[in-house]
Amino acid sequence: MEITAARRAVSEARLYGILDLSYVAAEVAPDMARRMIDGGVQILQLRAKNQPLELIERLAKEVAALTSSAGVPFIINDHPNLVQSTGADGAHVGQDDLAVEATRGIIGNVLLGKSTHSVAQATAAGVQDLDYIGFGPLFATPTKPDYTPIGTAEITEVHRLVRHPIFCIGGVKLENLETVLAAGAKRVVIVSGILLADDVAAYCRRCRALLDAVPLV
Ligand code: TZP
Ligand code: MG
Repeated sequence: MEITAARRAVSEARLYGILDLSYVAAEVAPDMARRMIDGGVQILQLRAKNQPLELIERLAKEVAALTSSAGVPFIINDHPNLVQSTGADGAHVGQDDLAVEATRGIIGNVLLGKSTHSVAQATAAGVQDLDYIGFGPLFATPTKPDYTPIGTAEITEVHRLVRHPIFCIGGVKLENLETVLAAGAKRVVIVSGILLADDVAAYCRRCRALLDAVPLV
C-alpha cells in the first residue's frame, strides 16, 4: 500500500487485529486473516513469537497478499528486516526492541508503531517518528502475562498528551468495549477476543459498530 494511503488508513482506524500464532496455528492463519478482514479489522499485525524465521516470512507474504487487496495496512511484529521482502506495510516494536531511529533505518518510510506501558512511555513515544502507539495492557491478559495492568483511568490523559493515534490494548473485548470507550479510548487492539470468538467476522463487526459510534475527535 502506498504510504500516504497507509497513514490515512491508520489515522482513520478504530479496530486493530493481531494474528497471534499463540492462538492460531500457522496453517489456518491466512483463513483467520480473511475472517478478520471480512469482519472489518482496519489494521492487521502478524505476531509470531518463537517461530522459525522462514515460517514467519512465508506466512507474512500470504497475509500481505490478502491485506493489500483489501486495503488494510499489514504490520509485522518484531521483525523489521522482513518488511520489505514480504510486502508488509510496516513494523511494530516494543520497549525492549530496536530503537525507533534504528528501525526506521531498516524499514524506511513505511508504517511504524510502538508499544507503551505507561503514560511516561507514551509521552516519550509521542515525540518519536512513529505512526501510532499501543497503550496497555489496560487489563490483565494471558496474551501478555508479565505486565502490570494500567487500568482505564489514564486513557484521557494519554490522549491529551500524545498526538499519534493511540490504540488501547490488553484484555479489551466486546464485553468491556463500551467501558473502555467511555473511559476515553478511540481505538483498540483486540487479540484473544477476536481469535477465540466462535464467529470471528461477526465479532469484529460488533466491535466495529461500538467503535464507529464514538467520534474520533
Ligand atoms: N501488548 C500489550 S497487551 C497485549 C500486547 C501485545 C496483548 C493483548 O492481547 P489480548 O488478548 O487482546 O488481551
Ligand atoms: Mg517485540
